[in-house]
Amino acid sequence: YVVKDNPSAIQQLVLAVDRILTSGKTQVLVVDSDPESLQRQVNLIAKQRFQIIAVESGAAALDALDSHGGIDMVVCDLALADMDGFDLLNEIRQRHGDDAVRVVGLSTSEDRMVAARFLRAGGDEYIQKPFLVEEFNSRIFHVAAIQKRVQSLHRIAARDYLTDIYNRRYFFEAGPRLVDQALRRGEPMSIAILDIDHFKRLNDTYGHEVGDIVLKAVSRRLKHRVGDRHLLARLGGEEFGIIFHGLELEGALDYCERLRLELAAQPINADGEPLTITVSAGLAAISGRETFDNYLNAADQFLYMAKHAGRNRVFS
Ligand code: GH3
Ligand code: MG
Ligand code: MG
Ligand code: MG
Repeated sequence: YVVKDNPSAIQQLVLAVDRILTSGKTQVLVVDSDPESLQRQVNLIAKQRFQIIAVESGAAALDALDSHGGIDMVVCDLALADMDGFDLLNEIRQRHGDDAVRVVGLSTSEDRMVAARFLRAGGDEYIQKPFLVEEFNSRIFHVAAIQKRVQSLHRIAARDYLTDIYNRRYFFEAGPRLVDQALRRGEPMSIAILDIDHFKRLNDTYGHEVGDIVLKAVSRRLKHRVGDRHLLARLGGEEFGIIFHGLELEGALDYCERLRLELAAQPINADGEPLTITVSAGLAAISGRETFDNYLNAADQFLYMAKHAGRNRVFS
């Protein structure tokens, strides 16, 4: 980009670069009730160019974990003013699971069993105070590297290899949680299953490779329209699931109708051959009485009816 002599463009560029630089950065929550000791750890970790949030109590640490998405690691002294470090560790694991965040414990305790107990309780690393700066740095760096790898494996495990949208495993893992959450918050939610019409025929006519190109193109288009607001997954073959956040049946029906019309209106260019494809969809809205599986079954029944009624339509 040429941004010379254009202050607003320069500013936008600076913001964009900043976003890119911080998005990949490890975020560390440092917890210590002794302000001096807290500052010392913050200074050391800051040298590794990590992003830091510093708090002086266990309660503040739990709040920070709830309100800031994306904290990768907690570095906490085990003797906090308001909470035992082991209790904090338990609470973190209960609220956020085992994989979301790594926890490093620090302690001045002379009891040599503390390290063993902390690691057995689910801690990831233990550092005895006082520590050698080199040792502290290496252990923190090591834990951060492990967490990056955990996150990248999670990402791979949640994606469909062909289309790079979410896969069936992720859809079924996240679905029940999202339905529970929406019901608890009293927010509407709808679930759709979309299926490409006569896809077998397309494969038989043009070959499997063209079929794959079509699957990728349809996924890309759906993803482009659905964005990050709703959850889109490939459930298998030529079948897609969408969880619509904040949409009641009517809104979701509109949405699906638009998706259906847009897909049918733009032929897919597969090897120079323009292919018009249509989809059928079944849609169900959550109402508070059923489980995720039941809503999905309902959507599947509606899909079946849409197919039987002649395809290229949405039933709900
Ligand atoms: P309907 O309109 O009733 O949905 O008919 P259909 O032909 O789309 O449905 P059917 O379930 O009979 O066939 C789906 C086909 O999708 C069969 C299978 O070979 C093909 N398929 C499944 N996964 C893939 C894939 O990853 N790539 C390609 N190219 N084809 C796939
Ligand atoms: Mg089928
Ligand atoms: Mg089909
Ligand atoms: Mg199918």
